Amino acid sequence: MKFDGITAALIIIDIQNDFCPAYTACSGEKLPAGALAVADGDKVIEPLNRFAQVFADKGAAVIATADWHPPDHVSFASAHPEKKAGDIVDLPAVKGQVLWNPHCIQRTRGADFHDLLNLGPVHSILRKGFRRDLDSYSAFFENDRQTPTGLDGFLKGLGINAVFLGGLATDYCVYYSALDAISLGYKTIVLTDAVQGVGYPPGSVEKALDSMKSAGVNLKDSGDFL
Ligand code: VGL
Ligand code: ZN
Repeated sequence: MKFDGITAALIIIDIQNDFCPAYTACSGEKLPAGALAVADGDKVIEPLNRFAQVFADKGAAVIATADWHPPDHVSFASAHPEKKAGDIVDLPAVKGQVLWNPHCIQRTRGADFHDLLNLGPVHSILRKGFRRDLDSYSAFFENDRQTPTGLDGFLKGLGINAVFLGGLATDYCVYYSALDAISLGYKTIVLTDAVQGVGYPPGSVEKALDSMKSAGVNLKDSGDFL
């Protein structure tokens, strides 16, 4: 989408079943709450669908990311003897990695996009966290903070210099993506009505919002642009 002097992309972060509460799919099938269900995680879908359609109608790029882990992924507590979900460990490449319940395992229902997310306007899909020994919160860099996902090159190739971000979770994937976007030189807008947080460790959502603001991220309601 073109605003004065900027060419923007919308990046929809990790709207996958494992990050969402229980719901009934379009087919009538009842899906259980996801392995890492974010409270009200599905509330972000409606504003994101609306925003994505506006972008697509203008021929602008809409990118959806997906957490896509192998079954024995290093971020799973089950991959570490004597550890439990919520523990924080230092790995060779990543200090302070939070251990999670297994989630978004490749080719499982939990890794599928939420059925109510409209993928029609989505131009491309970026999967991350697919290497067994490396987690990835940010859409731009894996958790070693060095390995690129390729998104920066992709966006720059499209002449994009601004990104709108929404999705899950405010204090993890959205947060790291927003900080990386700023450091890579993008004008960065986080859509406050289109994000929800995990809230672990306690206070992490407030901390993430504060750090994003100080880093120069614009926190805006999606309605301000529609
Ligand atoms: C996420 C925890 C673990 C996220 C991904 O999408 O925010 N959080 N993996
Ligand atoms: Zn993950």
